[in-house]
Amino acid sequence: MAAKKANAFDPEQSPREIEDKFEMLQILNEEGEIINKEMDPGMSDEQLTELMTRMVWTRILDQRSISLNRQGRLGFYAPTAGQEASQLASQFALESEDFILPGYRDVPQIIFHGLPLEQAFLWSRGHFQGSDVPDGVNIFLPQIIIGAQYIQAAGVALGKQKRGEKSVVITYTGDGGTSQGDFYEGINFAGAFNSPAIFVIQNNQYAISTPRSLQTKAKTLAQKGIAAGIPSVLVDGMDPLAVYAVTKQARERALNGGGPTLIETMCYRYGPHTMAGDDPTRYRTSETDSEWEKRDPLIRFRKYLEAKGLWNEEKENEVIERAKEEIKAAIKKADAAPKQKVSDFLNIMYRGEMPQNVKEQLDIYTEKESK
Ligand SMILES: Cc1ncc(C[n+]2csc(CCOP(=O)(O)OP(=O)(O)O)c2C)c(N)n1
Repeated sequence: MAAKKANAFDPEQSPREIEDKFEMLQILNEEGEIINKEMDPGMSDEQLTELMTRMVWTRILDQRSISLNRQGRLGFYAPTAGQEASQLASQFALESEDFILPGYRDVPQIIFHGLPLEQAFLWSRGHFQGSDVPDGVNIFLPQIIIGAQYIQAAGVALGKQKRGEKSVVITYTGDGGTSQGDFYEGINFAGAFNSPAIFVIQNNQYAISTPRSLQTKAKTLAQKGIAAGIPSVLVDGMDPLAVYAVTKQARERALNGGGPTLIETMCYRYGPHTMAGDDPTRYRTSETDSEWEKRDPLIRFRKYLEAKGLWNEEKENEVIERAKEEIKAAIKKADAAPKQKVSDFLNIMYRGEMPQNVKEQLDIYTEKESK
């Protein structure tokens, strides 16, 4: 066979030769067995139990939130079941000084990063107290504009770098988000400045009703990072160990001046896109649902922990009961929040100096509300 010329352009091979390198990284298989010892992050028994606890707790939060939304007791809600490993194992790899810039589906991560649950409920209701993030809780509120958080994350990461802070920024978008201009601008900017950012793409297979296959001609979403010159990895997003391992590695690299990483987490959203009325049965089959349910992050992590003697039914039931109690108490607190006024929104908008035009509006509303 003739040797390929170094400067030849072979349209049949490009972009295949890059795409074929993106195999999905997995550590824990569907049976809960370690199949990739080299990458095992070596979490302690306590860490493993805590991560499982958080995933079970979040599954219950999801069920309760759907039900509360149907009762008219919650506002906006984007279901999370199926994405627990992708969401919580990545957050678990962070430290509290790291900053999270979530999308609208990423409420569990910001709760475990310190946002009180009642505030998450109030945010869902559009109540100003939900947006009043406590000092020291390093999060932005969930972004609704698809992809916008990628640009913001690049900016926050650059700020951290300039101030010499020893912490990183993580942001999340979906498969659909990778078609937005903001996505490319964000990863390119962070790459160009070598900023400490972790960009997560939660590929849950659908952007509302648009399947991943129609989203892009690219074989993987992870490969998009290569054009920006940043290390990129495709990982099994239903494998908590794999998600934790790659996020931790990305964090350490960023802290050591290695710059950003892009992580595609292959996962599935079991529920509808949001509670606003889409019907998943119109764009996917129950066979597809069942295929993905077999890969469930809770099932495989439960098997893994049970085999290690770290988990059992009794433990799980305790977590479920505690979750229900905490959710009940948080909704009660949210119900007790004061009726909001326009001035409340204006007052929480700025941590620093309020601009003159906002001050003027605040005066107008304060006057109106006093009557
Ligand atoms: C800039 C912008 N365009 C359109 C929308 C409407 N919209 C809301 S969610 C969504 C799909 C996003 O899908 P994906 O990025 O895959 O995230 P997922 O919801 O699956 O987590 C769209 C198009 C929006 N919010 N922002």
